Amino acid sequence: MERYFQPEIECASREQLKAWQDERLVKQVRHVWDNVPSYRKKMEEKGVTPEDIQSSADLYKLPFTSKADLRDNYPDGLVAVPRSKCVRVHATSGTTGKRVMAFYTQHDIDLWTDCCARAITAVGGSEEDVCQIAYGYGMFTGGIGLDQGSRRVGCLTVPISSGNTDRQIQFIRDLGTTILCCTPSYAAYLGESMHEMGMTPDQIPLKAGIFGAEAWSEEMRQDIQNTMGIKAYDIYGLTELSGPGVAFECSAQSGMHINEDHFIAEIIDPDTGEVLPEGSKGELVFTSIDKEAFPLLRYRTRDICILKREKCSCGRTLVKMCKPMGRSDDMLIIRGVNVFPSQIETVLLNHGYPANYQIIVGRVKSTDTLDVHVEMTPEMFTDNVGEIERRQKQLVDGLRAMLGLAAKVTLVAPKSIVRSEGKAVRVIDNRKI
Ligand code: DLL
Repeated sequence: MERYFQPEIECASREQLKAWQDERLVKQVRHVWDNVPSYRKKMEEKGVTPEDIQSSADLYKLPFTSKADLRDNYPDGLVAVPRSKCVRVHATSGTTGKRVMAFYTQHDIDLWTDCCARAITAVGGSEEDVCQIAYGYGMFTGGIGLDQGSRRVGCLTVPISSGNTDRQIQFIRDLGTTILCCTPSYAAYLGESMHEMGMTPDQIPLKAGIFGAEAWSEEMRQDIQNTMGIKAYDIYGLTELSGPGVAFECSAQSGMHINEDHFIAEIIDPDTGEVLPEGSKGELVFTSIDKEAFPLLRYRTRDICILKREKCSCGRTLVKMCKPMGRSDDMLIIRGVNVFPSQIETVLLNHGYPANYQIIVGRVKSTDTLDVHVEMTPEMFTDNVGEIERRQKQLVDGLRAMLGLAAKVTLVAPKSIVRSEGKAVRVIDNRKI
């Protein structure tokens, strides 16, 4: 079998890529206008019609789409095809309101698969490889997305999903897994566990890892590479746009190529919405130009980033994005789960606590920890340890139901959380990323 590399697309001239983008964007805008009333309404409010969009140079005329639009149209108000044409739905973690549901036609699954297959090929994957998918399967896009890509490349695919570290290591050993796909924090944890078991890098069959879904640093990359004796590559994506594979790293390991035949990227000023010149740091905005079921026009990712168009040593001409450098909203990603402080606040308020709390995020042995300190009111105050434990457990259960995450809750005495002079410091993120 030929390797999955598609130089006619991935190394196409900038003129060719722009020509594809222009043609697909024009079609996409018409599709959205004809089929999604709320997009049409937003365009009308801005005084734009499909005729105003003749090429990607007209993109700036279109209104932005934000998470709030997705929330207002939950669950399927932005879907542009009849239900009967949809074959799959995925969703982000988070509860109703904050949850995003993404719909796919078979065509959408095919193009997403294509993106993931490119990512696996870019790290050297071929039908000779064993690819272990340790991202979660299910509503999360990580597991199934890379699974599809791995099978398209022709790798022997191991759909092990996340967790169960001993079993992961056993499969890596027994099957001779060469490519590992999981979050970078889980990769670091697996590496540490193998090291503790006395496995040296030359005894570990892995050669590459595809790690994404959360922020990670260059130091973490070096650590993972050294403990497992592999090359560690980044991969970026979001449920709204399909899932992993919107952008992927190549042999140069210096930023991720965006699949520009499927997505147009822009960088904007998060405060003014103004499009910034090439090389500027700002919020990453994507338009999906050939998705059918869930097309997004100028979707504000909230990820802060820089785009680079310099020539890449791998030969690809697709624009590169740097590692996301933070977010322009307050979303945290804890053990791969998207968490908004407001969700934690809702649980506290529902249990009768005032909104005096502090969220402390840390990392112990490569696993994220979530600690919530909650102030009791003077009326609630007690020094009965049993009673405090009972109340803490109630909140732990409430948080687990809301977030799907285990948190540690500590009830603290009234007025013991330091009041800030300005904005309250609700979140302390001690992770070094
Ligand atoms: O995390 C999709 C994915 C799965 C990507 C597996 C890569 C690998 P969501 O759960 O919708 O989708 O979260 C999307 O995660 O807006 C970023 O803030 C963050 N994110 C994703 N990849 C990276 C990365 C998946 N490589 C949100 N570096 C995005 C930093 C990332 N942040």
